[in-house]
Amino acid sequence: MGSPTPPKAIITAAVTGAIHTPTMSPYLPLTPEQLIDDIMSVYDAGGAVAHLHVRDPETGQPKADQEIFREVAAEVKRRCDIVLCTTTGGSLGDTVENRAKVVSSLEPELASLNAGSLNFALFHVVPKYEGLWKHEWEKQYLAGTDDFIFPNTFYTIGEFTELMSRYGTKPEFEIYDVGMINNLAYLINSGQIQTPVYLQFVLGILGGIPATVENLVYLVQTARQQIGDFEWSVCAAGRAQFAMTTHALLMGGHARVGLEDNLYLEKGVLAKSSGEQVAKLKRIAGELGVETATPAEARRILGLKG
Ligand code: KMH
Ligand code: ZN
Repeated sequence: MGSPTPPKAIITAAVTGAIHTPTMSPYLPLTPEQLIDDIMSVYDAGGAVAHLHVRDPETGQPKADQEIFREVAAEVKRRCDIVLCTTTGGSLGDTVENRAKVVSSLEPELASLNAGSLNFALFHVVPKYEGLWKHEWEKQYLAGTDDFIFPNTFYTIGEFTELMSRYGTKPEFEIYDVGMINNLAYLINSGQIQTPVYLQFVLGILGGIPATVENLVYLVQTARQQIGDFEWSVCAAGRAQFAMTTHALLMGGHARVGLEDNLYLEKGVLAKSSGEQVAKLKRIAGELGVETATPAEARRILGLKG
């Protein structure tokens, strides 16, 4: 008897997010064309999923504009079969209503669903860019968040879940700290969330759990105890990105890279695209003997509508 086929790892790339700003990297995609190019770089490098936020093309400011979401999604779908995971996290200070709109307007196969509230702070990065800001809004946006709460109450999570189930959208639950696993376990046990769930552990955000191997193991073990069977992936902010995603691959998990989480390819070297980071992680996976999933395989693993 041969040994069972090892599961394939899904590589996701989050191409722009709502945290990094134009001053921080000339390679951060801002316009619809740049977003499409960056997603294609992910696909060409072997990524199976692209996580998508959109921005105002003039200023680069994060903005949940449904027309831009539609434009980017339509062109990407025309060019390739990569899975699109649209954000419902939105941008700092965005309303829950606005964050939710993309689900009904795009009916995506996968969308982020943030599993709890947290203090999501970026003011600690502001001093590094003092005197360099390209746009007035950037400093305001980041430094103005010192009293900012990213609201994802039980009621909000329930509403997002109901909305996604109406449109056949699979939630990707973003877990920023261990208590959020408890939130999901409660919602699963009370019948409000269907299993199996897909978890994205987000490590190293100021306001969330630090990016350490011990914490990653703790999160996965806690989820096993509380939830049972699930698919999981890891992403980590800044320089922890490749250490945490490599560990995820070794633990049998999936992994997310991309310029939303980290602007660098290695110390002091900006990544020119999210695809460069995908290519690096794919090389690491190859060295470790971990096979990576195609978009079609990712759809099967996650049970997406396609
Ligand atoms: N926009 C951030 C506050 C998501 O995409 O769902 C969190 C975020 C998560 O980016
Ligand atoms: Zn995001």
